[in-house]
Amino acid sequence: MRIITAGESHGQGNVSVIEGFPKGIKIESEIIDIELKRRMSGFGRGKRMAIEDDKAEILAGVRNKITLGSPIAVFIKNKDLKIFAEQKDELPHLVIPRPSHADLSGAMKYGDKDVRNMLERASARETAARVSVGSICKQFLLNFGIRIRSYVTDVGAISSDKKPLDYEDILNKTRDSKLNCIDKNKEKAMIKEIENAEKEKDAIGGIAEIWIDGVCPGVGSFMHFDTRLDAKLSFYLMSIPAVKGVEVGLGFEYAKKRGSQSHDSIYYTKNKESRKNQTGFYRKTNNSGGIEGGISTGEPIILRAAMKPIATLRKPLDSVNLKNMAKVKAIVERSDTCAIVACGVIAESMAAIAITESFLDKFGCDSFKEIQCNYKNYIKNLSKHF
Ligand code: EPS
Repeated sequence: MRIITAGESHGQGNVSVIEGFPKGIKIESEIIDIELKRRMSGFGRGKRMAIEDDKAEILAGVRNKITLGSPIAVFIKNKDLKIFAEQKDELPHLVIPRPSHADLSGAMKYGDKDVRNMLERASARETAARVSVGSICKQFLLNFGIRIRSYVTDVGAISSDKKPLDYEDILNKTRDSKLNCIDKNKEKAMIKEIENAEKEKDAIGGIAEIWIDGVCPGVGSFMHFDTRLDAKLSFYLMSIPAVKGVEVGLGFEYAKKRGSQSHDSIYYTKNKESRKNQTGFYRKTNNSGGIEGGISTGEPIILRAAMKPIATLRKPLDSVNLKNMAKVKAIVERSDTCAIVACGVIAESMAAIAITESFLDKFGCDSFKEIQCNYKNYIKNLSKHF
């Protein structure tokens, strides 16, 4: 599977093309729209989200809600349209880069002092396209019992160490949450923290945890560095704008613990009733985050993504005018105060894309029937042997 997205933050909209997606999968644009709405939500989002009403228009690759096996094209229209492909726009040149954004690195790389030409593409607006692709992948994965959901564990220095019991627990506890949080008490403090950052014209980051439930053992591979499932998931999550850290399972905590305290012991049950994950193997802990040797173990896959504060500050930092190199304050663009809820939804989408690719590597990729047949055979053999 290959994915390409195109679109500028204030252009006509975002297009995504998925090549190599299997034939025969039911895809509904209404389900994509629900995910797009989730991406726009969350306490701390900025004014752009009040302007947009992201909706997916499937342009190609689907007939009567069923994929054709041909490239799928999805379009999300921008309401805040300011730049055009041919018509000259009214926007002035922007020559003062924002620290921590792509403005200056892009200006140097592409030899262009108008940083608008950088920020239009570098903007996190592009993640709407990724979420549309992620939703298509999620709809595919659901056929095999695979579900993906995130929740927020940290906003700035406010941290919740409450752990969900299981996937359902995340769904239940986040249902009415403004911050997609499972910890009601800590959520209040997190909201206060965002309000304070907003008052102080500042921005604040956070951490989202992502659960991938229902992946059978055997997805991913240790045979090559780029087929390792943890490596692939980390790469895809790290590609999200502003994500600066990714953990798998215990992640950085592993380094502080002894092996005896951190590795997940293996148990086996002959009891067919209590079997899960298609085999008799089970663990009492899941510190590995559901991946060992670059391969899924059958336990839930657990990832964490840390997002830095958004680069645009209404109380700007020092910068340099690229026209005359004078010391100035950075430009102030409209922005979010905290976008960690959106970041979690985008991380779910990137995880869905990564899992779909690895799943198709294992089970084939032409048609749903073929994949289903391969999957069923594999699971049957797995249960027979273990
Ligand atoms: C975003 C759209 C952008 C920003 C934000 C996310 O819209 P605008 O720049 O018009 O306000 O709100 O983008 C950034 C954080 C960024 O750094 O570019 C979106 O659709 O998610």
